[in-house]
Amino acid sequence: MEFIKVTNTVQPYVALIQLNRPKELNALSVALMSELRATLQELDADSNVRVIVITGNEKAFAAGADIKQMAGKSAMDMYQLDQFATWDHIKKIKKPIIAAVSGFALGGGCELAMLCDMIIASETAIFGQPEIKIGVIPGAGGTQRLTKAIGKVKAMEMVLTGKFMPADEAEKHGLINRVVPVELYLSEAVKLAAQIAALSPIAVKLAKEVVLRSFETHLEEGLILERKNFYLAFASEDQKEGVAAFIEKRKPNFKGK
Ligand code: CO8
Repeated sequence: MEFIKVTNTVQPYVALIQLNRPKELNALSVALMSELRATLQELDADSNVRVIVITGNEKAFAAGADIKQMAGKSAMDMYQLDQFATWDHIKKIKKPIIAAVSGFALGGGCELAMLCDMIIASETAIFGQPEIKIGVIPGAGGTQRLTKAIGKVKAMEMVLTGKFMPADEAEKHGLINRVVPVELYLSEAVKLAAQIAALSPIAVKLAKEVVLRSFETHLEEGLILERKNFYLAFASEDQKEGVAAFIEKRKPNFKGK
């Protein structure tokens, strides 16, 4: 891997992916996104991994799509490149993904953070969809996920003016889980990942699927899937172990079966 660094077990069952184009503020080139997709798919299939953390560095989570790479491209070039297919694959990852964000999370960077399931941010984190300033609009879900997270008027202002939103405001408006001091953002994200990784990986995946479905369906259909996944959890050994451990007043030992 050239543009990302992967640590398979930063904690038991927790993998860490670091975006690694520091000079370009982790601009999301096609090659970087392709490495990220391939790695996420590998980790999704690895039984030694239950939760994935994606981070950048202190200065930037990611400053957006690689603008230099997009320069000079026609609509047909962009259409045929079909770079968003990569994003569609990432959306299908079944294990939880936590974004650990410090510094810039702009354009595609903000969209990548929002594609993750949770966001832990440092107090220096800055979120934004500044595409409008270069004459384009968000293309990887920004208009939809930002609006769902922070509401129409705030999203509209950010998307139409390119205005940035600092971490404390992002927390206030429900874009992120929490803000921590800059020296703690990664450890806090890994801690949250480890907490989830200690639970039944089957139940965690079933739950993630249903929460995500709530964005794409109406209530009745979401409730039907929730019920199905609830019943499905009873087919796992982890469910038997979890219930037995509760009754026997001991810690459960979940195996992902
Ligand atoms: N693409 C390519 N290079 C970038 C990008 C970027 N998005 N952002 C920063 N860089 C490069 C700079 O060109 C500079 O390179 P060099 O040293 O060779 O000149 C280097 O990174 C450092 O950047 P700055 O000197 O500009 O650093 P500052 O601290 O002065 O400014 C900013 C930081 C404010 C983040 C500034 O760099 C900036 O405004 N960047 C662009 C932000 C932006 O507009 N992002 C949206 C891009 S469009 C987009 O994301 C579309 C999303 C849909 C597609 C998603 C598919 C992946």
